[in-house]
Amino acid sequence: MTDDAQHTGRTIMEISRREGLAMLAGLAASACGSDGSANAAPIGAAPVPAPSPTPTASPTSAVLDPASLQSVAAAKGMRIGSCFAWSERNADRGSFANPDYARLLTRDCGILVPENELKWQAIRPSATRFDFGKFDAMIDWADANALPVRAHNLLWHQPKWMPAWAESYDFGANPQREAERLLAEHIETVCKRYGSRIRSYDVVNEAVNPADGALYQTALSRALGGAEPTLDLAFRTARAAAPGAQLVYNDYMSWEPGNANHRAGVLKLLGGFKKRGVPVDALGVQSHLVTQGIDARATATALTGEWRRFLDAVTAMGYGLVITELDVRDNRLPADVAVRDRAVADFTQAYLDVMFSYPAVRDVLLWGMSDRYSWIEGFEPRSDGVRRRPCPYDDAFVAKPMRAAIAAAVAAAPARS
Ligand code: 9MR
Repeated sequence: MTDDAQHTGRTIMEISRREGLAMLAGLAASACGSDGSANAAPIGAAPVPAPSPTPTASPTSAVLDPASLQSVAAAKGMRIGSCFAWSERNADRGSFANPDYARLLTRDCGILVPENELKWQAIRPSATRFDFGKFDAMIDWADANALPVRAHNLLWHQPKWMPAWAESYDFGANPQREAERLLAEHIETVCKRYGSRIRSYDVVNEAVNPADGALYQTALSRALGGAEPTLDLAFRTARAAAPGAQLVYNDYMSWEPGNANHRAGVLKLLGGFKKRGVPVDALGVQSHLVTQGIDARATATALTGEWRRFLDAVTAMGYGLVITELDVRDNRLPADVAVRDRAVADFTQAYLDVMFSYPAVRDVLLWGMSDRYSWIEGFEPRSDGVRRRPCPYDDAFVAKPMRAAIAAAVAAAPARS
């Protein structure tokens, strides 16, 4: 196995006991029919569709699969997961503290990622202090439920996402050495603390300015001698501190119009990593999708060509692909819930059909399972005032057509070897 394959793909040895059981349950249940309800079936009772010999588009009328999303994914050698959050007891914030949401996570997910709790702003209150209290509680809960956790992120390379203290930090008489020390210390502290409990890291997040494709600068990168050496050091330190983990560059360049400079900047960055021998295993394709109109399939088809050229270029360089933050902003759609949900589901399914035709895609993480906790409502509310519906489950944790669309796309995906 090549070094890249080792870090981007999972061997059979890495498939967890939970997934193995789900897979067996799925196979055992494959003879059963579906009752058409997304909520009715017991956990793990997965009707596994017959493998399709050629990668075709998934069925338009999405099969409402009663099985857990993860058991459908496991049967294809894939994982479905979600971000989750920490909250005070009884607070309602996308946390395992809400038993209804916890049930959803443990039922449908085969991998989790902290939404915010591992960012510098969360764990690094000052240059000399780390605080892992919230994330420790989250990973302990995930471990207790046999759910693997991937990490987000070791460096969000933009001034506004670094802690305020880091942007005004005094790097002293030898700024380069102090910046290197500070960054390496951060990454080593996280990686060594969690060891083999974390097998995949978003090492660098969103370093490319979408306006012109150039790399951002932060106080840290200026002190260290530039953005490139900063990002290189982040990945090299992560490889040394977590030698068995998949190392990901994560960004939101997407397939919608207006993203060409962003995509070009990401390709340039990935090409530079290769030239300099920087250990990056995969591109994290965040997948914060934005619908383009009511005819979701036609608008998706119009976007596919250029998007494929981008993915072809990424994979031709030898990078893996991870879908790290999937959700959908329901733009240019009417307020009517049924119409909106249908278009969101169709757009998601068309997108996943393209993504799943790349065998490198094995892990798909949603940026939240329920509309109730999605960041999008606060970030960009709809101009007509109706609530956004970006996730596979609604505010009351009832499955929406998007969930069935994800299940159908996974069911139609070629099995990963
Ligand atoms: O969903 C996250 C939101 O709660 C935070 O306020 C925000 C800033 O930390 O980050 C959001 O998550 C982002 C992720 O970390 C990186 N990609 C874009 C996500 C949505 O903005």
